[in-house]
Amino acid sequence: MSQELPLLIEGDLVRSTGSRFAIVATRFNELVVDQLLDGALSAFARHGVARADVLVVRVPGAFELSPACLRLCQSGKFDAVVALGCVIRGATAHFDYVAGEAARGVAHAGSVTGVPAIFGVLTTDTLEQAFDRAGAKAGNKGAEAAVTALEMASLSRKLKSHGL
Ligand code: INI
Repeated sequence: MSQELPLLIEGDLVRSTGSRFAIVATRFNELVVDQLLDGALSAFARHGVARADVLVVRVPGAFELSPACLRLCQSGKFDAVVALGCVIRGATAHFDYVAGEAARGVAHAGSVTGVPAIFGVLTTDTLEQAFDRAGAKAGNKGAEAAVTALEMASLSRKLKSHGL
């Protein structure tokens, strides 16, 4: 007999026992990205995820986020993978390539593996805007990304439990 589906399925922010997360963070624009990383780690901690259950991987720049995310997603060892970086339009003529590849690659890692891959990459016009979004004025995109990872990990488990 087929199991009846509920009318609504959504993730919660409760960390399930044994869940593990990975964060891939760039060294490029390190001052900003370290703020995103702090935000992500403290958001995980506030939701009951022990530091021992979060692997941090550093890569050179946003262009390198995709292959690292893909490997971590493919490993089957993590409930979600968070990509953190910062691409500033004024700082590079190839902004669109670097930012575009980061977005495309992180989305691809999540789509092909089914493991939630979360895009916590700032794409801003100025360094000031980047700092604003890394905890100075307009929230912390790293913290938001960690909370999104928790929700998507939970949603993934629930969908699986319904055979979806
Ligand atoms: N990488 C970033 O993460 N942010 C940037 O703003 C940036 N800029 O300005 O060029 C950047 N470039 C490096 C790139 O991500 C690669 O590391 C490099 O091209 C080697 O593949």
